[in-house]
Amino acid sequence: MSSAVCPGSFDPVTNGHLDVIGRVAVQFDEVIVTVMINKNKQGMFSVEERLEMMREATAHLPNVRVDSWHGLLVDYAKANGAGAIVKGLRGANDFDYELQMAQMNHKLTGVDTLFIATNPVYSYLSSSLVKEVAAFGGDVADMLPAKVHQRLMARLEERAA
Ligand code: COD
Repeated sequence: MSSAVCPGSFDPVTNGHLDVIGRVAVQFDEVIVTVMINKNKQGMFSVEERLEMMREATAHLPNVRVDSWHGLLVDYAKANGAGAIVKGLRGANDFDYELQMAQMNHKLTGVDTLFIATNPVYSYLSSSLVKEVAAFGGDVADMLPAKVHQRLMARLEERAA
């Protein structure tokens, strides 16, 4: 059975992430979407919230499961029998950053990283930009699943109160 890991912060999941995950799910028997925990980085959403949002957003994809991990991604991939890590690439900046990680990950354990080109419809999308635009009152409703958008607006309201 072919299995791939799609890792990320997913703080929160965007339509760009979902486009990548959906396309990876067509190529592999099993896709593990892994919310990576970075204890040095305070997110807008807790890991539990990110997992819940990701599970809701991928519920229509039967071969996708959602998990979290703290530590080296390659250790997670090995422990879960995943043959590849799959990342989305939006442009040259992503590539420069991802290439180095891919090479390091391969050196550490032999696990390869495969890249999937962003859908041009979503190439401008990142979680951080969506949060910034929403915080300044911009409309991001069509950039996120509806429930994630609702949670983002609620979180911003809580913070403003
Ligand atoms: N279109 C296509 N792809 C997209 C889009 C989009 N609109 N938006 C994001 N993506 C891709 C990103 O390029 C990335 O591949 C993935 O989706 C997740 O994105 P984010 O922003 O949620 O996640 P990042 O970039 O913060 O995640 C970085 C990781 C957590 C994956 C990375 O730091 C990591 O692997 N950390 C684990 C610790 C480790 O093993 N470190 C050693 C590395 S050598």
